[in-house]
Parts: sequence; C-alpha cells; structure tokens
Amino acid sequence: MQKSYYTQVCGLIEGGVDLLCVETCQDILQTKSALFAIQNYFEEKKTKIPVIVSVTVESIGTMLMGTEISAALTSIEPYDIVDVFGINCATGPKEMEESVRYLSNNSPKKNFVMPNAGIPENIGGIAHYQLSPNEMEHWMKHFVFNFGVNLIGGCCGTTPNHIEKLVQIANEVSQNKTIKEKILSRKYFFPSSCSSIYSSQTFKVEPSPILIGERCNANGSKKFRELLLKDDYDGIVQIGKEQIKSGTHILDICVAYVGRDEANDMKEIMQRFNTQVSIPLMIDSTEVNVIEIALKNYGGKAIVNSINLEDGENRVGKILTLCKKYGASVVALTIDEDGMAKTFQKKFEIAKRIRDIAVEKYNLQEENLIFDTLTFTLGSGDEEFRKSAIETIEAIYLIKKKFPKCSTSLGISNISFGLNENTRNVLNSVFLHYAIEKGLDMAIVHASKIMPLYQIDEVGKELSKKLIFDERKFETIEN
Ligand code: THG
Repeated sequence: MQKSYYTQVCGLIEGGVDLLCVETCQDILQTKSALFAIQNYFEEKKTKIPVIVSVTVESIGTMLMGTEISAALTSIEPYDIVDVFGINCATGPKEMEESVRYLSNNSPKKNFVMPNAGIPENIGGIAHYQLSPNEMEHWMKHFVFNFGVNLIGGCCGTTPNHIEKLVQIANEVSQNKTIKEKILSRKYFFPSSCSSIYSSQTFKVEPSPILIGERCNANGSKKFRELLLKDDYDGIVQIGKEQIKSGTHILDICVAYVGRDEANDMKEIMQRFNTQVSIPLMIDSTEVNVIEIALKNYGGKAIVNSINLEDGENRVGKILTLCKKYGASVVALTIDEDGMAKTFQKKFEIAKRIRDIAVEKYNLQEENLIFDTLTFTLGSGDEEFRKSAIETIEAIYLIKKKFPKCSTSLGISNISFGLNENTRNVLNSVFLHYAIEKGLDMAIVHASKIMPLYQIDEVGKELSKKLIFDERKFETIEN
C-alpha cells in the first residue's frame, strides 16, 4: 500500500497540488501507510507541503473497524508532517458533534470537518442527502465559532449551495479579528498516551498505576513459550485476552527465543494482536529489525521496550529513529556503558543523558519517554544488592521531579526472582505499593497476582517492608 501511495504522492505533488489530503480513512493502519509514503517523499525530495488526515466516523461514533476518535488521534498525532486532523464523510454534521467536540478539546493539530449533507437515505437504490444548505450552515457555524474548527468542507451530497454557505462562514471569520484570534488560541489538553486501533490509554491513571501485562513473554512465561514453540499464535492471543480480563491496561510482547525467527514471530503476533486485542501493546525486543516489523504491522501507537546506553548511542539512535518514524513512545532503561546503574544518582544521570539525546537529537517529545529505573532481585541475599529497591524508587522520585512530562515504569516481578511463588506475590505487591508512593506511573506485572495491601497479612507486609527498605536487624544475645 505504501508503494501505491508513494506513486500517487509523486504524481500529485509533481502535478502541482498545494496540499495533500489523506481522507475518508477507514483503517488507521492504512492511514499510516499513506503517511509513510508522504514522509519518504518529503525526505527524499527535501520538500514539504501541508498534509491533512481525515478519518471517517460512522453514526455509532467510531470508525468502521471500531476505532474511537481518541485512538485515531493518538495514533496520528506523533506525525509531524500532519498539519491538520479531522473527520469527513459517513454522516452529516449533527452526528459528528461529539467527535468534533473531542478534537476541539484535545487535538494539538488544526481541526478539520467535512460532513455529508446528512446521512444518506437509500431511495430506490440511490443515495439521497436531505440536509439543506441552511441546516449545514447552522451546524458549521457552531463548529467554527464554538469549537474553534480551523478548516471546513462539504463531502457527499453537498451542492454548490451548501459550499456557498461555508464560504460565507469563512469570510465572516477572516473579517472578524476577535473570532479569528479565539479560533487560533483554542486551548487543548492532549495527555501522553498510547493506543490500540480501538482505544487510547493515557500514561497517567487515578489511582496509579498503569498495569502492563507481563505474560506474553517467551522468557517470562512457560505457557507462552510452549504455545510459541507450537506456532500456536491463536493460543497466544488468548493469553493476551486473559490479561485484559484481570485489569491490564497495556500488553508487553516479547517473542525472543533462542533458535526461533523472532522477526517472523513478532509479525505473526502483531498482525493478530492489531485487530484481536483491544488494548495497546508494548513491543519488548532488543532487535532493531524486530521492533520495526512490529511497528509496521501495528495501527495503534505502541510503546517500544526498550532502549539503553549499554552499547553507547548508536543503537539508541536507530531505535529512536524508528519511534519517530512510526509514532511510538519508548521505555528507556537506566543502563550505560558501565552496566546497570545501582545508585539513584547514577540512574538519574543515565535517564538525563537519554532524555537529552532523545529530545535534542531525535526530536522526540518528552511525553513519549518512559524511564525504567530497574531493580535487582532482593531474593538472592547478595550484600551488594540490599539497597536495590531503595535506589530504584528514589530514582523514580527524582526523575518525576526533574522531568515531570516523562513517565516512569518498572518490571515489578524482577524484585522477587529466586523466591517461592507466594512470597513473590506478596513482595511484588508491597514493592509496587511503595514505588507508587514515589511516583511510579506504570508497572509490568502479572496483574491477577497483585494484591491490594489490605489483603496481605501483617507479617507479610512487615517482612516485605523490611526487605525493601533494608531494615535488617541482627538478633543479639543479651549478657
Ligand atoms: N523492565 C522492562 N521490561 C521488562 C522487564 C523490566 N521486560 C521483561 C521483564 N522485565 C518483565 N516481565 C516479566 C515476565 C515474567 C516474569 C518476570 C518479569 C516472571 N516469570 C516467572 C519466572 O520467571 O519465575 C515464570 C512464571 C511462568 O512460567 O509462568 O517472574 O524490568 N522495561
């Protein structure tokens, strides 16, 4: 599709068009393929003309595939080449009101509305459009004057009489300085988010945290691994769905397994998860080509898990380039050339270094950065790691304080590797509690095993707390 769009882009631009309008979009992944083609053309030819993306929202309030307007916006917002975002076709202006209100309140892009002259009525096999030019004028004035819509047009069923009304509205705005300024200074709130093709998920929830399901992981789940070894991709979809039932907001996907083709497994899984799983995905891989295949096959806005500075800036650069190109957020681990940082100061220092590279060199917005300050297990008894949990959560506090626009995440289960299952569930839950107190936004967890504190007995709570905060006391014999 991208190739076919590229041909069209060449023809249109070389034929002299003033702007490109990717419109009547039904499938957000298809829209992205058009955007890649446009992006490639702009880069190759060192040129840029304005771009409109316009999705089609059915009367039920979503796109044909079930995409909510918030999910469509989240998916397309990262593309800097898109100047204008809006909706066209399918319905008249009345049915579009809630979507237009949403875009007015939330979209950082200029807003666009191009309705039909009402919902088409099928009379004797021919579509009839019943909305009069005056009714069109009424609604479009509402959109422009109350919602601050920047660009208007008429889609199916509109006649020169409808368009004449739109021109009058445009003239009225350009002659009225106050209204013009009001439209240009529209306030919006666009929170950091990721999305599936169905719905969008903010990085901040009340109460915290965002739960990221850890079960779709070839290294972290025996069940997943066994299904993968049988090429049972549909069984894998079920593991994804089960996690949604236990309250997971995002799914972490890791298919790295020795002796298997990780890129092919990732592609098979993304093509299924893209449409069959309702929540957004986190792509857990260290391989640049695997990450690219995943992003290419995903219509939503994914999170890439992860980057670090282990091999210096080269690899980080490659992955950040992909995040920018495909519009993804990214998890950054506090690891550098010297290995995994142990103290909160060093963890912060690495986070800052990554932040500076991502923002200054790769033009990624701070909102798309999620720092994972990593923890070693407290289950080994190793003297060196007794303060691991403290350092990890202090680093979260510092990062949130210095970079409030960035998010933080942790793989909670790492804290308890080596302990028995019951102990793990208790320690994980208590550790999560204290990490949240320090400002943790997201946690990679086995959601159904996380318990609220009140469900944990006092002994379990107290022992976990002592372990986490290194409050070891030696029993001494008096006398
Ligand atoms: N940070 C980031 N990503 C990560 C991690 C992190 N991804 C991988 C990992 N850590 C988080 N995921 C898991 C998944 C499973 C387990 C731990 C972390 C786990 N599994 C059981 C075990 O190994 O004992 C297996 C249980 C089973 O087989 O069913 O503990 O920190 N950014």
